[in-house]
Amino acid sequence: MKLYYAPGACSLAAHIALQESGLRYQRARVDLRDHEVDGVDFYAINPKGYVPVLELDDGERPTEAAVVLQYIPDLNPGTLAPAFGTIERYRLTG
Ligand SMILES: N[C@@H](CCC(=O)N[C@@H](CS)C(=O)NCC(=O)O)C(=O)O
Repeated sequence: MKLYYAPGACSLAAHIALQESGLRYQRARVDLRDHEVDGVDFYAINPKGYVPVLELDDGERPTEAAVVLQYIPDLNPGTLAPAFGTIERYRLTG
């Protein structure tokens, strides 16, 4: 997995979740002023032009913090967050 992030941006929450998960991941720092990442047009990565983007190993790229922040815990259900479908999960997010 690779997290596209920017310092001081809302990608920080995904960054923390990944770090806390103990999962292996890469990071790509996005320049939000020029919308570039590693010399590449960031709009080619995310047409919406914003972070966070979580690039999965199969190339899929979920965006939106609310989605990414559920995807990461669901890789190891019941660890970072209560398992999906349990009332504890809805207490956490609601
Ligand atoms: N709806 C998105 C909003 C993400 C967002 O606004 N990200 C900001 C940083 S906090 C961004 O990348 N802005 C750059 C831009 O819009 O060009 C989400 O919740 O993930």
